[in-house]
Amino acid sequence: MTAESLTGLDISLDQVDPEIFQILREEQERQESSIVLIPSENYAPLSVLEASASVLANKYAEGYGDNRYYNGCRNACKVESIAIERACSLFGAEHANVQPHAGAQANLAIYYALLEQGDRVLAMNLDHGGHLTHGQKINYSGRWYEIGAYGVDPDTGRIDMDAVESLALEFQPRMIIAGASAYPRTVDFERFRSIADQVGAYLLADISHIAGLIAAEVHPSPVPFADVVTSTTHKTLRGPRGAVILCKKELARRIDRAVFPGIQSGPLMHVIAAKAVAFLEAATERFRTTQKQTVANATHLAHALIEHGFDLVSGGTDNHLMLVDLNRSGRTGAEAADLLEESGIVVNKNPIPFDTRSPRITSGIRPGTPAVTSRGMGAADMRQIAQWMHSALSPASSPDLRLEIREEIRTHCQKFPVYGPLPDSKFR
Ligand code: DSN
Repeated sequence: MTAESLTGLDISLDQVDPEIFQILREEQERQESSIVLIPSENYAPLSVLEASASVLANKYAEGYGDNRYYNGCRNACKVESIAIERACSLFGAEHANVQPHAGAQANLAIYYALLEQGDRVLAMNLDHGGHLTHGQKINYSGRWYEIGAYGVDPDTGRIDMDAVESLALEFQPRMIIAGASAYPRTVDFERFRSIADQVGAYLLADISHIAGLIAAEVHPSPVPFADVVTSTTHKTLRGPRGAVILCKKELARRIDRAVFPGIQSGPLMHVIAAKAVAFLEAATERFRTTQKQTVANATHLAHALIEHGFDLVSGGTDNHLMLVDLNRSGRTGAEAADLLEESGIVVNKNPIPFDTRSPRITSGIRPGTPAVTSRGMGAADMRQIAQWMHSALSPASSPDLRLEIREEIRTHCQKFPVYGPLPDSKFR
């Protein structure tokens, strides 16, 4: 410890807290040496990490624009207005709110802004790929609103838009939510709009998973069709942990008031600075190229897995993720995820549509390609990953075999460093 420091403010983490410092080092090593296939995870660029670890973390700035409840907000205001302008420009939106702390808060703000408790909401069934905040009984959304759920067709694994239309006509929802956490196919936002119009419902598009793809125009955008769009900023979009709301001008005031003072108080200004950086980065050609490659890699991985005998829900993917149905393999999702992690491949267990197992066990996994693509992997790597997955999950899989795969993966990952060598006391 630096003996001269009286306040402690100027001492770095490695000096003050070696225990946490060491855990962060180990986490960095885990991320560098593993094949990360969790489709909602990614590697934020160094520029984003720097902004989110900045002195703006020290500032309170409740309010919007020049109307803040605290003094000293000059720089916070500048950063927020740049973030808003960049979000609008990136997605072609009329208005953006960059204050939501997370996707769940962004969605809560929309319920709060547009609905009364007890109103009807039509959303995708969690068991078929929807999200907790889209009406699950154990979430506020399922508790405070009357939820109707649409799902996927049992034969095609795809959302049947005619069935959604019939459900909407019968259920007469006040809001329809289009968007999912585990749906490998293109979402038809235009058709959702036409259904919403038939029943006079708001259309909320939750693009948390596919925001990066939409920014790069490799998935159709909901912005021309939806009343409101919510998204996290850290998945395919590759920004900091957080969220953004996009909406039409006429809803701007209601949405802003719902976020603050409705459901949040102090905005995380350091995170908003990092969102601004991520929106700038997402407008670059290199980001667009990465997003195209993310989708191409998902297609390569899906084909290779099918060749190895895996069943994929809907037979493949249009986006960055796929749902692997493990029923034929005799393994559960939980078991498969553990065996893969032992081998150096990190996935999440995931329910498949019409799953008979509990969400803690499941019959599927949900591999995705954003993180491996961000670190530069391509088609040949996807074939290799499928081969490793096949071996690790095969009946012949053993602790020795998984250790062998683990070492091969460690070596392979060294060819794709995430952030490069680090100075001793820094984390990226
Ligand atoms: N946890 C996110 C995901 O993995 O899709 C959703 O909140």
